[in-house]
Amino acid sequence: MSVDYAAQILEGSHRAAARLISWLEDEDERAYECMRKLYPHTGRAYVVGITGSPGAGKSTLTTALTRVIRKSGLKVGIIAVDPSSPFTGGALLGDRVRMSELADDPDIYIRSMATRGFLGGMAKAAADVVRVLDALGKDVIVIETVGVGQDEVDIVGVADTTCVVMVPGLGDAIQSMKAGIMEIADVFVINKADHPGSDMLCAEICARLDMDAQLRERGWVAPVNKTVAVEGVGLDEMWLSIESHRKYLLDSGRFYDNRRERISREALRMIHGELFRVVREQLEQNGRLDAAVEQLMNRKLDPYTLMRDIVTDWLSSSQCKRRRDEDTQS
Ligand SMILES: Nc1nc2c(ncn2[C@@H]2O[C@H](COP(=O)(O)OP(=O)(O)OP(=O)(O)O)[C@@H](O)[C@H]2O)c(=O)[nH]1
Ligand SMILES: [Mg+2]
Repeated sequence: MSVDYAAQILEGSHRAAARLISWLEDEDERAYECMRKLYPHTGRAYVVGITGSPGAGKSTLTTALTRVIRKSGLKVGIIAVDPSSPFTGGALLGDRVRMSELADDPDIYIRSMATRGFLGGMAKAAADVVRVLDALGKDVIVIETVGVGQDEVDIVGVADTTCVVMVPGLGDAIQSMKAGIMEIADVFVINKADHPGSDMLCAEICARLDMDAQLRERGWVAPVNKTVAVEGVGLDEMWLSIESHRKYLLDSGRFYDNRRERISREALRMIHGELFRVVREQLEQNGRLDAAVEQLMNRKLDPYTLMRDIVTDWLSSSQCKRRRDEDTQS
């Protein structure tokens, strides 16, 4: 009989979780069988996102924060998303070394994921891995991701509380504020507060928060925390900020609304991915796409008509197939 990985994960087996995540990475059909069994047992963990520029101290913060969370007995899962850029190729190793001091604690599970793995895209992968750690019985899941590009914005959609890490003296503060960082931050963290300029950065962020009426209207003004992650300074306060954001979400009903929106977005994304895969496979098999591209090139056909025709044909062929299936059953 085959091993029941889902049951093992529900009992807290880290080994079974690691196996399932590898399957997810490979889009192995066995992964989905397992995920279907786990789904009813998920949705319980609280998800914290930690994002910021490369080298801001996200891994060090994650490690120090985890130590604080563990003091209250809560179990922690950590997902470190490694950008696939060759320039930061060393980060994964750095994370391992930095976080290795946590590895002896059986109530902590750490998983690094490279963005170049996971064929179905980062956002789906992160949501899947969150569910695995959730089913594994972790109470808090911390996701570390570098805050550049679209993927990370999607990751924000996975977290209940998003912490944006900034460092003094980089001069990029104002720029990141322009790039929508103000809107996604539930908690600001000024790390490396042992470096000069942290008071100024703090004042800049607060001024921006004061100025922006839209941000004020949200009902939650992101607190600004100062930390020295390497020394574990300011981490208790950071955890308090996260907890009060959680309380705000629960009291205001936003928690439910956010999760609902997330589930709906995710379901649509999954349907989109699968439909696209099926249609594309069909087009490649019957050679229709190649033929159509030729016609598009010659301007004998336009892509608008092609799109409509393909969808119409696909719908009618799947309806025919369903009728045939029903006929054979009856
Ligand atoms: N002085 C000082 N150094 C820090 C602090 N926090 C982290 N560092 C150092 O900053 C460097 C980067 O820290 P990481 O935790 O790897 O930063 P990261 O944001 O995870 O980096 P990437 O994952 O590569 O983007 C390391 O050398 C840390 O020791 C701090 O509060 N003060
Ligand atoms: Mg890191």
